[in-house]
Amino acid sequence: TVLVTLKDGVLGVTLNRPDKLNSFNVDMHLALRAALQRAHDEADIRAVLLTGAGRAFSAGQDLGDRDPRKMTEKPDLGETLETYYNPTLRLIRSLEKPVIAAVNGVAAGAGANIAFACDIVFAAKSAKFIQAFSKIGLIPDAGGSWSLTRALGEPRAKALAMTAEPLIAEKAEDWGLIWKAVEDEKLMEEASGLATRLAGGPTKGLGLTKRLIQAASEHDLSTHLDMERDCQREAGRTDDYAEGVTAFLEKRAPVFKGK
Ligand code: LHQ
Repeated sequence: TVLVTLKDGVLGVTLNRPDKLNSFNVDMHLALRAALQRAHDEADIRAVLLTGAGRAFSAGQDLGDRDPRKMTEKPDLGETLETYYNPTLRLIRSLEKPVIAAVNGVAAGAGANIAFACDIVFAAKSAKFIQAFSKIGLIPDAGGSWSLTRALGEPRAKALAMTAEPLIAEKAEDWGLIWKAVEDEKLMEEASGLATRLAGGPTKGLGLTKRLIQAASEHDLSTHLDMERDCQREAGRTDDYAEGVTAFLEKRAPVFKGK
């Protein structure tokens, strides 16, 4: 249900249930989580590239096995989130390495919001993002009510969530919700090009950068300046910092090792 490759320090993770538009069943949840855990555990992995097989990125929860007509009791969707979605969201956000999403086609429901949890999101121009939840009486989960609000502010977050209107990739870029909308045939080249470049980067420094930016909106300036001081202290002691400055002084390209 998930294809995993490792090349040039990039863990490629492809959601792979194309006939179901890569909607999430238990197997796909567990496989994605295992891949993300691997990215946490292995030092050789220095970036992650997440995409979908076929014409969709992901259509969110697989609704096929959620038929209320076949259930005797009301479901506990909080349990579903706690067991399956939230661990994945936490793994993406806590991984101190760049996570790049290449949204190759429609991203709906939790599928859209998993993409928005990634650090840098590319989308094919033909891709669209749909907060499908309100169509079935649910709230935006997989971090959506948080990430949409942070990226867009309440007015756009509320309208997207309440209307479930599709947001096309170029508008998502205009609104600052994603990094770039690119021509369909250039998507993988661009996204994997950046993933490879970042995997050859100063991983520790990039990881600390991610930590800082994610913490920023929770801090006042003074608290955050303290955090920058501590993170810069750590970054300044990496081999990559010494290499970066040496390479600059020697007028050559740096060779970063990720530590
Ligand atoms: C699907 C799905 C799908 C199963 C397409 N499931 N088969 C968390 C906690 C617990 C429970 C609930 O949910 C959540 C979080 C969520 O993610 S809730 C939101 C769930 N997702 C949706 O509501 C989206 C449902 N899908 C759609 O609205 C459309 O399929 C989109 C807009 C994604 C794509 O539309 P089309 O391009 O027109 O494709 P299609 O609708 O014809 O779908 C193609 C096939 O994929 C089709 O199967 P079939 O056998 O008829 O070819 C669909 O049934 C299947 N599929 N999404 N989520």
